[in-house]
Amino acid sequence: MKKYIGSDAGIIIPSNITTISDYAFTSPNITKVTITDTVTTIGDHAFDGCDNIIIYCNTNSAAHLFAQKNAINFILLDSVKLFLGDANNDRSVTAFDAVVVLQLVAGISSASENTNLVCDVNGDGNVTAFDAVLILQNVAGMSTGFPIGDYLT
Ligand SMILES: [Ca+2]
Ligand SMILES: [Ca+2]
Repeated sequence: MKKYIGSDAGIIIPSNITTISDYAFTSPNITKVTITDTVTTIGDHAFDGCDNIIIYCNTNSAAHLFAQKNAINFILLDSVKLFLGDANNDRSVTAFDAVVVLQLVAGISSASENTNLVCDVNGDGNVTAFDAVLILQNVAGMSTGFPIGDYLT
């Protein structure tokens, strides 16, 4: 990849990319870039100007080593904890997550791989409207945590 010309804040590098060139990303709007293990070469100045960027990558990938070498913030995808109650997987628990749970319960949307795990906040094995209530109570500060904790490791 020689140069990114889009304006998105979050970017996922396509899996057919193996090289990211110098100065490929320069927009200060970019806050999140996901780099898979297929990328093995990253130019030293690939993210110059992206002052608020966080690199999402796997442990010991080229992207991970690059982030460490260049003092860029990174999050290791392979060690990310699942946030209990974070139904839409944006790493925070909000009222919208309760809506997502209710949509699941109503059959309006379907569950993905981890959804049932993170939505079943009381750990009874089922995703129900009660889980949504618990999420709302948590968001409203009425409870300090979920019955089975805040994270799934
Ligand atoms: Ca969320
Ligand atoms: Ca439940």
